[in-house]
Amino acid sequence: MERTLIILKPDSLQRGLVGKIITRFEEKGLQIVGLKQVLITEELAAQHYAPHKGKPFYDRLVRFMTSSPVIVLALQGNGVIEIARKMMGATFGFKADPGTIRGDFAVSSSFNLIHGSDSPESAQVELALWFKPEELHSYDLANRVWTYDFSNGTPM
Ligand code: D4T
Repeated sequence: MERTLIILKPDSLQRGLVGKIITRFEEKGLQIVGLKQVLITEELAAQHYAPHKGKPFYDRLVRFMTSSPVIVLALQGNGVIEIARKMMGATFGFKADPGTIRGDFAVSSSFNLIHGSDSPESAQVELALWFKPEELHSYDLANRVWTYDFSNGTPM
C-alpha cells in the first residue's frame, strides 16, 4: 500500500487543531504508520522546501516552519497521496473548499496548517528525509477487513 508524508505545521499546534486534523485522517480509514513531534532545523526546512528556493515566499516559509514544533505523520492506504491532498484542499486557506482541512480551518495563504506529499516520488523522498526506517511501522489494523473489500484477495 502507498504511503505519504504529512506535516502538521506550527499553526496547527498553536491553534490546537492537531487532534481534529488527525481524527479526519483516521476516520477516513487511513492508517498511521509513523508519528512524531519535531522542532525543525533550518537545514531540514531547506532540504524539504528545496524546490521552492529562490521564490519570493521561501525565506518567510522557512522562518514559519522553524518557529515552533510540528507534528510529522506517515499515513498509509490505497491512493493515500491523492486522498490526503484532496482532504487538505487548495494551498491558500481562503481559496480552499469547505469540507477540506484548509477550507474549514484556514484563511491565510502562508499559515495553511498542513503539508502533504504531492506525488509518489516526493512521498518517497520526504518519508526518507523525515523518518528513520525504524520509526515507520508495518502492522495490521484490526478493522482493515471492514475498511477495504478483500473479497478479491486484494484491498479494494
Ligand atoms: P505544501 O508544500 O506546504 O504542502 O503546500 P502546497 O503543496 O499546497 O503548496 P506549495 O508547495 O505550492 O507551497 C508550499 C508552501 O509555501 C507557502 N506559500 C506558497 C506561500 O506562503 N505563498 C505562496 O505564494 C505559495 C504558492 C504555502 C505552502
